Amino acid sequence: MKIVKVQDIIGTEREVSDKQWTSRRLLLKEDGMGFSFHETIIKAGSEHTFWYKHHLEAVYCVAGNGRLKDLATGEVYEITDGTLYALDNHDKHTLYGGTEDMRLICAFNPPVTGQEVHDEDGAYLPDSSDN
Ligand code: 9YT
Repeated sequence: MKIVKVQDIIGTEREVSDKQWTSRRLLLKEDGMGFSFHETIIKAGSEHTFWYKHHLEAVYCVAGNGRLKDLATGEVYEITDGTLYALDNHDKHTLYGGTEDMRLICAFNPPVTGQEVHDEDGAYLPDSSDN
């Protein structure tokens, strides 16, 4: 059994951030669960385009607010505490921070290794060790 406390991740290499977002990786591929598990904070008023071409992702909002735009359809969804979105089709999307920082709990399949970098499309490249 493993117990992970987010406060023990803050300031370590499992916390990744820029000025507009912070992501804390509570579980990564090396933890052997078959998925990775993250807490992501999206700053109020910020904007992010992501396209996880090689991963499926489920995201559950537990605090704050924002909006999500499906870039294939142009549809925009309100995201608040209690809303989950599932990128079940590798959907390219833009996340807009709302009036308060948005706190999101995210799971990735396959798991993120922690070494990925966003490519020019906003995607993470697949884990080459799986090939
Ligand atoms: C909201 C969202 O897509 N979070 C993903 C996790 C983050 N990009 C990370 O940990 O790299």
